[in-house]
Amino acid sequence: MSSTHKFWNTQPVRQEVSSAEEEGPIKIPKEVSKTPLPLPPNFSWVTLDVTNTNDLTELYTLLSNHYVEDSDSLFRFNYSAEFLMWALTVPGYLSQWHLAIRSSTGTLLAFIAATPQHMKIKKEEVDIVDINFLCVHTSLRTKRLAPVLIREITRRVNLEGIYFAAYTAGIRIPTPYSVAQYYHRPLNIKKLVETDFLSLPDDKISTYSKLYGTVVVPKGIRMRPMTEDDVDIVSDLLNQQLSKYEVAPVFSKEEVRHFFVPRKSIVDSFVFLTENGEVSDFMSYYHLPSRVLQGNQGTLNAAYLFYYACNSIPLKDMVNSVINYAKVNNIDVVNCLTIMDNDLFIKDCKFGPGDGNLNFYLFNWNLNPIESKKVGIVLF
Ligand code: MYA
Repeated sequence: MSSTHKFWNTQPVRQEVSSAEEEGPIKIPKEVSKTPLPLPPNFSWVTLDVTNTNDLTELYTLLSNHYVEDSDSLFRFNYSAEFLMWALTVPGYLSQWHLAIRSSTGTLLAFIAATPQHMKIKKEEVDIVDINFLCVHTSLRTKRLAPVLIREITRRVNLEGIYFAAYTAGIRIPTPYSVAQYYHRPLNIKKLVETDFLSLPDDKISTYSKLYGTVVVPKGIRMRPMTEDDVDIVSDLLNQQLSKYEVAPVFSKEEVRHFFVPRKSIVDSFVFLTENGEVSDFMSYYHLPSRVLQGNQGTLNAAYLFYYACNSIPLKDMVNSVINYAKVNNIDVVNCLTIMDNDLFIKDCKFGPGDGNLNFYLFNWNLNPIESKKVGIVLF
């Protein structure tokens, strides 16, 4: 089935009907305009300085009121301000890639971000950007502002000599190279039922609480939070693990320090030790609470499995150890996708299928579809 996409059909992305084209770059622009795209009257482009509390708070407020919701509008992602600062100030970030639109009265109306990343796509290594946090204020939806944001961020990224991007989205547009399914490991059954994340008859709650309340962590597993001192070994382990997948980042040590040294309520990372006390394995998750939109408007504390490197400890034992840590630390549900080696633990670690899918995209790079277990990239 092919449908018409007024914007996406004009862009250098794989089109639904394209078939035997060569994999790789689609079109490198000969010239890049030095002038920002025009905006409707009373709107202006602004660059947010996310290290400045006022700008960061404005961005937090826009996203917490207008960003991604589930299909039933029960929950909305509620990235904390500290999380946003962390996610946007990666090594090599450029503040002109934290692009927003303001009205003449000063209201923040829209946002899109690009962050640099070194990526392996099959056998090639390329400098790309990750695109994330695309958001248009609900009062301005369906007015074709998203294509303007995408074109302007493309121009700004192209100006730095970068022509490719990775992004993920719940919606299907031309054309994902892979699609993964969300899985959920319930921890706090009572809360998940109260917020309608899970629907269960009353008489099943205690049975489910018992079933999901126990996390079997094998004896003898030695795990501790990662520290700065682990950056070198974690970089090696992680890049080795990621080299298995078809699309995956290649992390510098600086990036490993930024992304994985634990930050309270943002990212938790663990190293696993051999009997000799050497670091052999690694696992991390990030914190992404959702605002509950119905009823008492509370918060669902969700952890999302992030990157890992598995060598000597069975993956399911590592995941259970991490789930146990999350449980003790007030996480209500742990989420993951059917990417990387996750199908090796999903069932054993009591993850259940969700109803959401995530589509994986590349901009300006033609890649034939791959199975989600070959995908090694996690975007927030
Ligand atoms: S994914 C998260 C996206 N954000 C949300 O879901 C938050 C809530 N929703 C909104 O804020 C709005 O609904 C958005 C669309 C802003 C999403 N990705 O302005 P419109 C296309 C790409 O009238 P609105 C994330 O952040 C749509 O198919 N395109 O629509 C990654 C249509 O085009 P076409 C999307 O609803 C973002 C056109 O926009 C998306 O008011 C990656 C309609 O525009 C989407 N999620 O606003 C962006 N949703 O007619 C691409 C709709 O052709 C980056 N559309 O079907 C590409 C790489 C750029 C850099 C390249 C560098 C080299």
